[in-house]
Amino acid sequence: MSVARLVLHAKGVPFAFHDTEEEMYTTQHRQRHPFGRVPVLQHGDFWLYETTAIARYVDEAFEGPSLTPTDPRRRAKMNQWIGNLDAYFYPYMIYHVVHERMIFPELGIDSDPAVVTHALPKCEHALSVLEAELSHARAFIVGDRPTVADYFLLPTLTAFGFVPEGKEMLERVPMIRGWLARMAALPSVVEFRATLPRFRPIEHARRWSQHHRPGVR
Ligand SMILES: N[C@@H](CCC(=O)N[C@@H](CS)C(=O)NCC(=O)O)C(=O)O
Repeated sequence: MSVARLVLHAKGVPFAFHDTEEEMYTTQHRQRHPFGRVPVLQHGDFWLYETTAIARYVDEAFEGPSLTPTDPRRRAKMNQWIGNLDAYFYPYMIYHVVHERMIFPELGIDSDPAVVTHALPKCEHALSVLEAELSHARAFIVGDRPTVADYFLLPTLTAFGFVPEGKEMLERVPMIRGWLARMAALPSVVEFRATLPRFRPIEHARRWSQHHRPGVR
């Protein structure tokens, strides 16, 4: 959800944000997103879900700085990092650690320590791979300018830093910390963060524990 908005800010595309918190399990929302998730983009009569599809569409369909390298190898690396986030970062850092350690406890739901314990080495490995990638003397993940990949990684790593285990791991990866600081200083990121309301517990997450809580795999 944050990725889509970050990309819209980075492209300088004006947009209206519709919060679906109260609508997640309604028929209306299922029509927008058959899997009942966010984000969903509406552009005129065109509706699109899945963050990768939305980010690439926004980058291609609107004026503004390109967030995709023209060089095929850099573009491939950008796509590799988007895939890395979806497969190796987001599920473990967010679904397994942040949900269990922060989102559920805020709602009075006990966390499952086995899920967290199983996920932490996977988070550590994912961070070590990113740390090595950022050691190639470049400011951003695939070069000296941010691409869609940087906007993909930012919200997950930011949220991971909200829980003690994530904060502690991030203290041990100086390249990633430097990258997080450069990302935080980008005008589009400053602009996006200024639009965020104060954090409140995610009420509809009560249903996640029945619908899609991770088991240990
Ligand atoms: N592969 C999907 C993942 C979507 C997803 O899991 N979104 C989360 C928020 S970032 C969500 O909808 N959570 C609310 C819920 O599960 O009810 C994408 O990239 O759009």
